[in-house]
Parts: sequence; C-alpha cells; structure tokens
Amino acid sequence: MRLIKVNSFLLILFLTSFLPLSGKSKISINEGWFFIKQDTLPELILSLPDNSWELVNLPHTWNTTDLEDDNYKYSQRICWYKKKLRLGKISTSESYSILFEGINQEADVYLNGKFITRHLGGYTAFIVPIDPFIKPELEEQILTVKVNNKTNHIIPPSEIGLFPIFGGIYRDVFLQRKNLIQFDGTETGSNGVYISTSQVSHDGANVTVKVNVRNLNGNKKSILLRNTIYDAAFNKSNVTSQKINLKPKEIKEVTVSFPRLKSIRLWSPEDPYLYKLVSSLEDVKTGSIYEETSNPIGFRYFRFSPDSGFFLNGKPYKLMGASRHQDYKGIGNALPDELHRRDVKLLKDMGANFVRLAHYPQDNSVLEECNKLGLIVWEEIPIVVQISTSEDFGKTASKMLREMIMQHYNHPSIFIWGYMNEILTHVGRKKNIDTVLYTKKTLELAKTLEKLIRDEDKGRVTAMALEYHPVYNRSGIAEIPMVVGWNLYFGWYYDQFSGLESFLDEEHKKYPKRCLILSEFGAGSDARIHSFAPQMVDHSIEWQQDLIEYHLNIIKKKPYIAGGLIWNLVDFHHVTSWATPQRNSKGILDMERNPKDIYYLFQSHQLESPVIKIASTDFTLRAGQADQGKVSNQPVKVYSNQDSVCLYNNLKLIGCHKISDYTTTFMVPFSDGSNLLEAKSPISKVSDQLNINFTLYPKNLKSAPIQGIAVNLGSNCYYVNEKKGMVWMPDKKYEPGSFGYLGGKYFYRNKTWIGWDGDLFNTDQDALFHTCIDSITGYRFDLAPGEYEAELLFAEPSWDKNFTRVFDILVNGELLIKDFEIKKAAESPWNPIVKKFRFFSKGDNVNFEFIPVKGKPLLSGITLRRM
Ligand code: GCB
Ligand code: CA
Repeated sequence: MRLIKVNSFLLILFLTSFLPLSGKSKISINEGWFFIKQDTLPELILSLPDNSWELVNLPHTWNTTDLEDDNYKYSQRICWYKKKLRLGKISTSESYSILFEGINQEADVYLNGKFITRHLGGYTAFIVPIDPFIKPELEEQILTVKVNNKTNHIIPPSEIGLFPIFGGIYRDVFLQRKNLIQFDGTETGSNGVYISTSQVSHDGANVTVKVNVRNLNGNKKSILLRNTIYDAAFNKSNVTSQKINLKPKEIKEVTVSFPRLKSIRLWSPEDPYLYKLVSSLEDVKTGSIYEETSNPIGFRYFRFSPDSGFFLNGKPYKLMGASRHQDYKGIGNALPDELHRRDVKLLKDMGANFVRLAHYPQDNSVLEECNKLGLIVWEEIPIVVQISTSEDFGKTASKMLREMIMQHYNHPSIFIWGYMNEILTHVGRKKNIDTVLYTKKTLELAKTLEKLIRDEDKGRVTAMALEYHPVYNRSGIAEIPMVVGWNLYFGWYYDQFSGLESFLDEEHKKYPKRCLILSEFGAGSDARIHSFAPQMVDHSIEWQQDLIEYHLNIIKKKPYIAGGLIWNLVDFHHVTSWATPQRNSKGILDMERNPKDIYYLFQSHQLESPVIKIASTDFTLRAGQADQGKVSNQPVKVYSNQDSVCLYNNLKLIGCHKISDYTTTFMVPFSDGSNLLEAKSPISKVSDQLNINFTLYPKNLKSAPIQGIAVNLGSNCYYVNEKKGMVWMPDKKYEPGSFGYLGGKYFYRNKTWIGWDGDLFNTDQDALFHTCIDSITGYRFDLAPGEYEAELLFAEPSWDKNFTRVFDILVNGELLIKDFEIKKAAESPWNPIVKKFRFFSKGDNVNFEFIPVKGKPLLSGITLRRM
C-alpha cells in the first residue's frame, strides 16, 4: 500500500513538471514559415503549393541586402507568409492567440483562409486571438500573413528619409495557449499587468498594480488574484491576494495596492537592482493556477530641472549615451535577440547610462537588457520629419503610442516617452506645403499625443526632438513636451562645431523654464578615411573624434544640460548615400559592431576603471615621407582617464604627457615596417598596444627607387584599404623632391563641403572618387627613372545635360588619351573609371599633363607601381 502511494505521488510530480503550468503556455513559433514575394489575392493564397514558397525562419526580412548593393532601390512591396500550426487536440477550456512582436509595417492576419485582423505599424507588438477561426477537425491550422512595407501616409513614419522600412515578420512570434480565465492585454498587445511605483525614496516605495482580468467562460467565476514581489535572489518579500468575481465573458480592471514597502534597494545604472512581481489568477477553491505572469520592478525616482539638469534618486546625474537603431549588416532589421542584447552590452561597456531608442519602439529583449544592465531609456514612436494631416494618421499614431506605453510599461529602465522627431522639417524648408495649416495640425497632434502619455503614465516624462531651426521656437511646439531635445549638427551639416555652446546658452537664457537635452549630435566616419587636417564632412575618423570630443566636454560643462546622446550607436542602412554608400555612418560602432575610436573616448569620460587606448584603432596601415633621416613624424592620439600616459614605439620611450579632457597627442617618429606602439600609465598597470605597419618614403622620392605610391587627389585624407594592403596619401601642392598637383583646386560641392556624394557603382571605395582636383593642369612625382604602371581614377560629379568636360592626357610629354570624356567612358552616371597603363620614365620625374579641349579636366586619384 505504502509503495503505491509513493509511486502515484511521484507520477503526479512527474506529470506536473512536464506540463506547462495549468495548461497555459507561450512558446515561440519562429521556425518553418513559408515565404513568397508575391502579391496574391487572399482567396488564392492557400492554393499555392508548398514548393512554390521559400522556407524561412524568423526573424526575417526581404530587404536584408537591398541597401548593400550598387543601386538605391530596396523593395517596398507586398509579400506573404504562411505557417502550419499544429495545435493537437483542441480543448474547449483553453484559448489560443498569436503574439507578433513586430511586423513591418502593415499586416493582415488570416487563419484557414479567414481574415482576422489588420495591424498597422512596424514597431509594436500585437495579439491575434484565433479561437473562432480554428477548425478542430483539421490537423493543421493554416496561418497566413500578408505583409506590406510600402510607405503609407497614415502610418508613422510617413516617409523613409531617415531610415528604411525593412519589410517582414522581423521579430519573434509566439503561440499563446491560455486558460479561459486570463490576464488580458489584447487591445494594446500587452500582458495585462501594469505596475506603478510612487513615493519612492531611499526608505521605501508604494507599489500599485493594475490588472485586466478576463473570463471567457459562459458562466460566472470567483477567482483569486495573487501578487507576489520577489527580490533579485527570488526571495518572497511581499504578497497581496484578492478575491474577484467575474460575470460570464466579463473583462474587469482591478487595482491592487501593496502596503508601503520598506527597506528597498533602489535601481540605478550603477546598481540596476531588480525585483520581480509575479501575478497569478487562481481557482479560489483548489488553488490551481489559471495564469501566472512575471514583470520586473525597479525602484527609482528622478526629476528634470531647467537649471541643474537631471537628478536620479536625489542626486545630480548626467545622462550620457547614444541613440540606437536596430540595424545590422546583412541582416537589416531582423536581428535575433542576442544581437539586440549585445548592443545594450556594448553601450554599457562604453560607460553609457542613457540610450534613446530612436526612432521607434524596439524589441522587448532590448528593454529587458536595459533593465538588467542599468541603462536609462528614452523610447519613442516613429513620427519623424513629417506628419500626414489626415485624421487616420493621428489615429494610427495614438494607437501606436498607446501600444508602446502599455507594452513597455513595466520596464523600469524607461524614463522618457518621445513622440516626434524634427517634425517641422518641411515647414522650415518651405517644401511644397501649406505651412500654416501643416503647423497647426502638427501642434494639435503633438498636444493630443502629449496628453495621451500624461494620462496613461504619470510616472514618466515626455520629450520631443527638435532641429536647428527657429521654426521650433516660433511655432510654440517646443513648449509642449516636458523635456526639450535638440538634434544639433554643428560642424557637420552647418557652421563650426564651436557654434554649439553659444546656441545652447542662448536657448537656456531665452527659455529658462525648459529642461534641455542634447538629443542628437554626431559626424559620419569611415574607418578607411584618416586625416591630420580633418575637415567638415570629409568622413574621416579624426573629424568625428574632434567633434565628439568637443561635444562631450560641452555637455559635461553645462549644468543645465541634462545629458547628451551621440547619433548613433551604430552605422545603419540609409536610402541616400554619402562617402559610405547607402549608409548613415555616424556610428560609434560600424555595421558589424566594430568600435571606432570615439567608443574609447566615451569610455575614458565615463568609466571609473582605468582606460588607456591608442586612438588609431583602424589606422594601422600608415604611410608617409621621411621628415629627416629614416623616420616620418605623425601624430598619435591617446584616450585615457588617467592623469598621465607614456608612449613607446618599439620599446623606445616617445614621451610622457599629462592628460587633459581625456586625451593627449604624441608626435611619433615612424620607421619603415612594424611600429609597435605601447601606451602605459606611469603608475597603474593599464596599457594598450597597437601595431602600425608603416610604409616610409624617402624625403627625396628620387633618392631610391620606391615600390609605388598612391595619392587621394583633392583630399586631405589618407584612404586606407586594408584588404588591398594599400594607402592612398593625402593630396598637396607639388614640392620639389616630392609629389603634388601643379594647377587646379580641391572640388567642393558647396561652400563648406568637400568632394561630392552619391553611390558609385562597381566600387566600394566611393570616397576615393568623390574627392578630386577640379581644373587640374598637371601632376608631378619626382621619382627615379624606370618602368611604371599607373592607374588614373576618375568619376564625373556633373551629369547636367549641357555640361561637357573633354581633355587630353599626357605622360612625360607623350599623348596618352586624346579627347577623354569621363561621361562617355562611364556610359552611365555613378560609374567610376580607372585607366591603367605602363610607361617608361627616363627623365627626372613622372609628369602628367591635362589639356582642356572643352570644359575643365578633373582627376580623383593616382596610383603608381614600379615595374
Ligand atoms: C537627424 C535625424 C536622424 C538622422 C540624423 C542624421 O536629425 O533625427 O534620424 O539620421 O539627423 O544623421 O542626419
Ligand atoms: Ca580623391
């Protein structure tokens, strides 16, 4: 007898440990989806045989590499997905729904051919209850989803100017199986439990929980709602329970308050301590659980002040960080959770305490990681650049905003809700719109959204990001949010970066009641472009360094600035092109998350632990002409939070410098070959090493035969191609013994921007071609006699029909090409040209001549190899 008893006990234990709690489950269904790039009628979609579809797993987008090839097009269209759901035996005491975490951007969901719902907006989750559409007699229930990523004027973002809309089911999908008694957040795609903390201080906090409970049964039910707070070690700390009576089919909102919690541990970036609230719905009699759900709690209190910035848990606190786009090379927006989390970790390791999830709600895994690692979050909906004045746009925007708030309500890391970015751009530029009406409508929408946030969430603040234009003050829109963010690109799109300080001071003086944040600033950079004389929009790593150095110092210096966000954590895909094609290259990390130098500058500013970094991370292939003897002196910057740093080259001390503003620069004598640099603190053990491979040219180029030389014409930048093992030297006027242009000038596309832009075909070295010498007359290298192979690089910036540029090219007095016309040779715009040829140089130098036939000659680059 005894034996049998024990066995049945074990059997029950065995069964319960394998069954999901009380028949309830939420399990991902990311695998085995069928995908077709076809706009088929819904009634025909089920008749397409499986083998006409492509088998994919989620997350998935059909745009993965669209913006990585040599054309501007990325496909905005309709596609279909299909998934066979095998639900097993359908129980009448359970209910089924599908949770889509994100579909970009319009989704029509069908089950077994019947339309269920349409969801608008690519960045919030939604829940689709499927019970009425299930056919219990079928073994497979066929879920189909029609997805459309065309720009739609009623869905924010109503244009694609700032970031592409990568189409697809690009976040996780879950099948939810629940009891008929359940928490319900269907309307907003949330989990139905909303936690608020109030009166938080170092001694305690009040916790209120609002839940939506639903009874899908046809009869009334009495249930127990139990809420339990656990500490981080999963020890129970507080419990409340409450009996609830539910009528048949009733949905009820219930609010529960805990007695004031005492002796709590606060949440902060330095100590992101999390509690957990477990909410359960239980049978009053048996105690069996209908549904159990868990949400994080972090206790913190904060405020913004117009004069003294931001305060966290009672102390002044500078918010320092970056904005983050979900975007990755070769993946588009379809990042798996690990890559989302990795970005948050990279931010944390950089020393950031603040992130703006720009310009849209992001994956739940991002927020969970921010809670855990301690990053303060500004999250926003994608109303960028322009609204649409239609009523429907306002409706979609409000719905999207409510979804974001309710879905992410319980993440303690979120402090700020944003809802508009640079929204008067077209008014400022007077671009074909009725500016009065548009401004009025924009302000109305802003007020509606502002009110919505304040009504839904009393525990957070609102923000809006403005741009450098008087229209934001003039229109009154800046008065609406609680925190005003300025996106300021001094030193990139306009002025000198030193313009930042006076602009901010003036704003603060004129509007002393506003809380200010520097919501964007940054400079594009390409790891291949380096300069010792960096300039605006040259895309050099050094211009980005200088600009960010200056901006970080200003943010720290101004007490009234609550914080600052570098634009952007990552390089991201873009539909227009600059030096780096189809990219916005303002990232601190490149598209595959390799840090650029400013990552370490930021660390030096923010980290307590010692940081020393040689700020030449991607400038390890260098070249230069000797200054004297067998060395060429070049600057090397070091970022550090130490008092002083010593630098060695191949074990020889170069010098020791005091660090000011986290940086110092050494002049390093580089010799030919390997130069192992080591930066060390004279007192602590920290150090950094970097090997720089240097190609040294003699002071007098003619003094010894050299292997070859390459020059990036019309630019002060080195262009480094590590794959080719090549360094193009910056350009200069000809000097005897050296090289340079004899006549002509650097090409500027306008008063301040050097070179030109746009995606060139058939090359990934676009920047090399974008800079050029306009009206070039000649180019000389004082090289020893010999046989050489030359390459001349051309690309035509002017494709105006009436523009012609025809010229002859001579080498050492001999005609090489007669009547050369870049346009004709290219056959099409954006096609770069490389002309390769060999010649003997018998005299004192290699001399190129460019003789105009019609218009002015132009040249982008030269390489010479000695044969
Ligand atoms: C901005 C926008 C952001 C752009 C950035 C830029 O002001 O808010 O979406 O990517 O400027 O780099 O131009
Ligand atoms: Ca060039």
